[in-house]
Amino acid sequence: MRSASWILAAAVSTSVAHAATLDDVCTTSYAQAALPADDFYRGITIDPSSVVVAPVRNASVSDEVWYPDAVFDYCDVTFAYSHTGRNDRVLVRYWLPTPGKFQNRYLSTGGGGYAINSGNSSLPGGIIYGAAAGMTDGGFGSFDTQFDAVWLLANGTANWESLFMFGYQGIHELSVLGKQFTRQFFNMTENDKLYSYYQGCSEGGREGWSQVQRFADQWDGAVTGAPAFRFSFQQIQHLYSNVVTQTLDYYPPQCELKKIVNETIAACDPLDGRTDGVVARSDLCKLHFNTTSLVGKPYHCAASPASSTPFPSPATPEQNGTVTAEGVKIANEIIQGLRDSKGRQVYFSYQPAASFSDALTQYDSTTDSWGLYVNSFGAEFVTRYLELVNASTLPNLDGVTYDTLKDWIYEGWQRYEDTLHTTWPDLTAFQEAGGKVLHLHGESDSSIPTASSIRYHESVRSVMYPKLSFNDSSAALADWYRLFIVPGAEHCSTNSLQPNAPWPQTTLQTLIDWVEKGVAPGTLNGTILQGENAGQSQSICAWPLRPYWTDNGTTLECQYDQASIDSWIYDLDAFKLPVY
Ligand SMILES: *[C@@H]1O[C@H](CO)[C@@H](O)[C@H](O)[C@H]1NC(C)=O
Ligand SMILES: *[C@@H]1O[C@H](CO)[C@@H](O)[C@H](O)[C@H]1NC(C)=O
Ligand SMILES: *[C@@H]1O[C@H](CO)[C@@H](O)[C@H](O)[C@H]1NC(C)=O
Ligand SMILES: *[C@@H]1O[C@H](CO)[C@@H](O)[C@H](O)[C@H]1NC(C)=O
Ligand SMILES: *[C@@H]1O[C@H](CO)[C@@H](O)[C@H](O)[C@H]1NC(C)=O
Ligand SMILES: *[C@@H]1O[C@H](CO)[C@@H](O)[C@H](O)[C@H]1NC(C)=O
Ligand SMILES: *[C@@H]1O[C@H](CO)[C@@H](O)[C@H](O)[C@H]1NC(C)=O
Ligand SMILES: *[C@@H]1O[C@H](CO)[C@@H](O)[C@H](O)[C@H]1NC(C)=O
Ligand SMILES: *[C@@H]1O[C@H](CO)[C@@H](O)[C@H](O)[C@H]1NC(C)=O
Ligand SMILES: *[C@@H]1O[C@H](CO)[C@@H](O)[C@H](O)[C@H]1NC(C)=O
Ligand SMILES: *[C@@H]1O[C@H](CO)[C@@H](O)[C@H](O)[C@H]1NC(C)=O
Ligand SMILES: [Ca+2]
Repeated sequence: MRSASWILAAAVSTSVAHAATLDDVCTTSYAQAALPADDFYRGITIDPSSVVVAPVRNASVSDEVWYPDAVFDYCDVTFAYSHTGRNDRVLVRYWLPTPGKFQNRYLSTGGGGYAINSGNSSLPGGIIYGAAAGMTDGGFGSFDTQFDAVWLLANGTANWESLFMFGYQGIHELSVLGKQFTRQFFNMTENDKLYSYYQGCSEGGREGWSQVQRFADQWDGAVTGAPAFRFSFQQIQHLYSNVVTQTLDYYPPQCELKKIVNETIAACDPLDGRTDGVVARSDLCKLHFNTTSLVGKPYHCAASPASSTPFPSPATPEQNGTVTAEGVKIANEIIQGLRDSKGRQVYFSYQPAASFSDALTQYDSTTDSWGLYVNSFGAEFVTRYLELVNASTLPNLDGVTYDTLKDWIYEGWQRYEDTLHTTWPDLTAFQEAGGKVLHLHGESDSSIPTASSIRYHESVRSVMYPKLSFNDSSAALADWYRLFIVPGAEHCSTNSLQPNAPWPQTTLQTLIDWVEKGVAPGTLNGTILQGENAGQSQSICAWPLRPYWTDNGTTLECQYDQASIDSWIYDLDAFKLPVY
């Protein structure tokens, strides 16, 4: 006994001498020594005195949609760099796993809205998979400062450098520096493989595509969720619902549209073969459900205060009424998408069963009536990014027609084609470098139309494989780029109106298995994350296949359905140029 325990103790102390602990490496001097060298990135100078380091233990995360619950340790490192010749300062933050947990992986993360990062909230998604995880402030002044706060130097004067940093360069620099820092921090040799990943949703999804499209050989894989790409289309379509109410001159009480959504969910739920409160086939809903049947349904909503999340919305009084023919017409016009005065399709909109988040109206208590509310995303794009004035709201939409929206889209498309548009469809270099993409989008997204992701996937397919049939090109593309439409899901998250819908919480793990082990995901690993069925797993089908429950709602199949596929694809004939 005695000698055996002595041997054990000796073995432990030997291994401790070799394996670095968090305390060994999570120091300022160690991090400074691991910084990329001065000539590593031409034009960039890192300030070693800016390095701030702190070990963090037993950090815990729970109820997140992009990674499972976890408790972990990490080393928090921030440092600043500047671009030679420009008097700027860009701050980056990296979380590094405990040396024993590092698995030769690096992850870049992005932001949402006009933010280039998501605070600290995306970084655990790397740490728990043994990856160093990074984010940037884009040079905007602090991790909390958004691009829209620095984009104008004065009315009429744009800060073009900030646009390029936001568009793609900020995440690129974060990634190139972060990979080298990670290598040196963990004593990797030139021959050691460091797997490089990206994960982000919404603006973060756009940022992911900005990297895949431009810096092809920098990535082993990317998870891109509901990307805010085709930027001017995306931002201006936020105003479309408001212009519909103005054009049809009917401002529905908010409760009326909420009722239409609830009834649409109830009516279209069974069309996917299973009555579970989830509209897994909004395409069948679009093809077979007519909202006209809802006229006369009574609705009731309690009063509610103004709120800023998930979208800014005004206060509302108690509402009692019945669904009107005008209300149904508004809903149908929104779902059909923006067309110009000649009837040509300009853009598309949300799927039926998605909330009408953009179509909010505003209650006026003095006249006891409902009126126009102007969506803040759309308004800010017009003021700050088209007119170049320092304002984020529009007082009204006087004189604004469907044709005005088209003109705004076109102006923004031209101005931001090389920075924010982000739909370059030729991904040859990325494919040849062996990269993989998992792209996903909620089917009931009420902030970025689901059809937007399908359009880009189809653009890449047809540009990359022009001579192959639909099926053959879809299969060829699926070797390295797969799109998953998540039934019932909202914008980058679960949906309180469809609590039984699955969500793919472990998509980065799925990507890692594809990249590192060659396990191509036929379906995504979905889990119900809320409500009475929380914890149940449910596969998510890969586009162009669509989910359908057979055997009386017990067996999920991923089926090919031409009419459904066609319903997702729009001929944007209002424009002479192709809209990828
Ligand atoms: C972290 O958790 C472990 C296990 O629960 C515990 O032993 C340790 O003391 C904790 N460390 C800190 C710094 O809280
Ligand atoms: C992010 O995490 C670091 C520690 O890792 C902490 O110092 C910082 O305050 C956090 N930022 C926010 C916004 O929570
Ligand atoms: C824009 O307006 C805000 C206040 O709304 C002000 O803090 C900021 O300095 C202004 N920026 C410019 C460039 O005028
Ligand atoms: C890297 O090597 C140095 C020198 O041998 C050592 O002190 C340090 O702990 C090592 N770092 C890691 C993460 O193993
Ligand atoms: C819509 O359904 C949700 C529950 O899913 C409920 O909370 C809400 O009150 C309903 N709204 C209307 C207008 O019926
Ligand atoms: C819905 O039904 C109404 C009334 O029956 C009809 O006028 C309208 O054309 C239908 N709409 C669609 C899209 O089928
Ligand atoms: C609205 O209807 C509810 C019941 O559905 C009722 O309790 C309430 O008094 C009504 N409010 C108004 C203002 O009519
Ligand atoms: C810039 O334009 C905004 C919006 O028109 C206006 O409110 C603001 O006063 C202007 N700022 C200056 C400094 O003129
Ligand atoms: C394409 O593949 C599906 C099965 O995935 C099949 O049902 C369909 O007939 C094929 N289309 C053509 C034109 O071969
Ligand atoms: C599927 O996701 C669940 C929930 O996040 C997770 O617990 C499980 O490990 C995942 N399964 C696989 C095979 O990745
Ligand atoms: C089909 O499923 C429903 C709901 O789960 C159940 O009520 C019904 O009995 C089932 N029908 C058959 C034929 O199994
Ligand atoms: Ca269903």
